[in-house]
Amino acid sequence: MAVYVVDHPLVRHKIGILRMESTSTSEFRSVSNEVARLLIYEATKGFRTEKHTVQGWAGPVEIEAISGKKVTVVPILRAGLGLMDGVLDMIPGAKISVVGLYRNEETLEPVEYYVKLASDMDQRLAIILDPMLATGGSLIATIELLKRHGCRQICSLNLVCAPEGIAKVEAAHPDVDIYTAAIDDHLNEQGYIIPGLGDAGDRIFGTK
Ligand code: U5P
Repeated sequence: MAVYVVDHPLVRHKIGILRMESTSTSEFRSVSNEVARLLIYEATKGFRTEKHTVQGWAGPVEIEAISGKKVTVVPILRAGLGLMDGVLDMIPGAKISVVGLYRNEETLEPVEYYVKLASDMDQRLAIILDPMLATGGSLIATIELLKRHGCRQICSLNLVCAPEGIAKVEAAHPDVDIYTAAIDDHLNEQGYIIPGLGDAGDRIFGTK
């Protein structure tokens, strides 16, 4: 498995905005999607293209088009929805496979409550979306669910990761790559990433 920390001035700047307590809900939402666009740009770097000749304004011209890549984005409800628009801006043809998990606040274990996947998961690259990779419980549960449905190519986009969560995912699913904007210091006793962004779902949806 590989963890790609997308190290770019725009990403570092935008993550700084997300870390500020004073950032409003609407700004948090739009900046999260901006970072998602930059992460998906990296995550799709290995896509293959095919040359075609088309009619251009000055005659025939050779262009490149992405060849044979079927994608499904997999937002983990509800915080993962906060990255979805940014990713779909770049891959508008992707199917959306929704996975609803909530975290039992006592055990910190993820509980499945809603799943609706694309029909041909075995033929698609699944890009899991969750702003935070904390204990890794939600991501591992989602990866296992996708693999049960035949998925063979899976990666994850996370704004911020905890080293503990990365280690857990790496041990359980070494075939899954992670694209992130930051690896933070540690998890606190409540399973929150420090320094982190706080509760990403609450910040995206304006709840408390
Ligand atoms: N979560 C946060 N902020 C944190 C830690 C966790 O919002 O600092 C939430 C995210 O919404 C994410 C879930 O969906 O918990 C991931 O937790 P885990 O299963 O990786 O522990």
